[in-house]
Amino acid sequence: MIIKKYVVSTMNEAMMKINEEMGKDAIIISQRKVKKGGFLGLFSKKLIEVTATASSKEENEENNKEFKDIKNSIKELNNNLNNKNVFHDEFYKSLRKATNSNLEAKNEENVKPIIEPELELDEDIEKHKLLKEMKEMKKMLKNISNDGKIKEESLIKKLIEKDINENLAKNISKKVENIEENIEVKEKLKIVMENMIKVSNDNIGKITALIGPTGVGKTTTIAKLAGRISLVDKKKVGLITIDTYRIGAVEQLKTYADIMNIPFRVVFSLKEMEKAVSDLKDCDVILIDTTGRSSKKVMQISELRAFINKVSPDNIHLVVSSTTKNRDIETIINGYKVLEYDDVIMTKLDETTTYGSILNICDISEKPISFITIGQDVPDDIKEATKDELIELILGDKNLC
Ligand SMILES: Nc1nc2c(ncn2[C@@H]2O[C@H](COP(=O)(O)OP(=O)(O)OP(=O)(O)O)[C@@H](O)[C@H]2O)c(=O)[nH]1
Ligand SMILES: [Mg+2]
Repeated sequence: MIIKKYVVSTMNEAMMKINEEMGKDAIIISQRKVKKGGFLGLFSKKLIEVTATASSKEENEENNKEFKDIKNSIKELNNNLNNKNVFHDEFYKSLRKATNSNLEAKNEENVKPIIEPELELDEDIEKHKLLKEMKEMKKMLKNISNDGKIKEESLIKKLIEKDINENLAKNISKKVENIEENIEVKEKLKIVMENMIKVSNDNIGKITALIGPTGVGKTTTIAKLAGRISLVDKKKVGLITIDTYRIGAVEQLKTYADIMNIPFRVVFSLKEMEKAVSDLKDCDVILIDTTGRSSKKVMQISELRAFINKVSPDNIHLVVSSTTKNRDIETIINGYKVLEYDDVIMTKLDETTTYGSILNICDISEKPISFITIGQDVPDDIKEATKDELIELILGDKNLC
């Protein structure tokens, strides 16, 4: 360390001298005003005494080296920090080194202290990895559930497009989702529908009545059934109609009866009903045609009920057209409930391209489907309902148009 004093007139002069003699790194450590020359304090010159300090040449070299070392260390540290694991490795290596040398000095075993930090490091890495994996899994699960939701929504949409009620479509979709078997959605749908649809065959008892709204095809279906039973099954059939309400209704059934050569009775009153059944007691099957009634008109339904109760039919079939609007199906089914029908005949399947109404009817009525009719031709256009065919129709695998 060099320390020098300068007595100068101005600070500027001092700075120039210090810079020249001690170098740029010199530091001024003090300055004070002094008086020089004169006589008895008179005529003396006012000057400045400046003290400066600077490192020696050797000191400077050493300082420079130290500065470079620090700079290098910082650089290295930065590099290591960019690679966290290397940093940890290096850190624990030095720790191990330090611990070992300490223990060696104490002449002790040097294993334990090394293992502990290494374990911590492994745990850290494992935790980090696990966290990363969990995050990825969470993301995947989110995607899957979103995907599932989209699939569920599109399935519901497709079912609604097939004319299945919205609530029923949602219900079906849930049931499909609950099937864990690794099979196609269509197969799952078939399983669900198989459980929802009921069919009933062999349900034309000795006295069988057909009831239902106006124009759904009751009379035509009676004619078709009569044809099947008499021409195919070779059984004796008798026909009764209580439909004296509509002009031409009697003629309509009478024409079929004449063509097929089967006995036919027209009933106007409850009394006549008993008599008609008694007249036809030799027949294997007595088919009763009824007036089309609006399910909303309670009086008409009650009147019909009185006729039906008079003969206590073995089977009552509710006839519903597959062209009926979904919102009307419920009204019809509920309106006719008091007549305690056994099953449903679905008509005019040839007049529609979507058959969701079959499922709606099964769902609301909780009754089996007995027959389907597929055209106007008597007696051909009638079939016994089968689950397979109904499911094919609903799923769009088959079309009757
Ligand atoms: N396309 C088609 N038409 C049918 C079918 N069944 C009946 N029809 C027609 O539907 C119309 C009405 O049939 P009906 O048998 O008179 O109906 P209904 O229920 O007896 O009618 P009401 O006695 O007035 O209540 C007729 O034109 C039939 O030919 C069917 O399965 N497909
Ligand atoms: Mg009729």
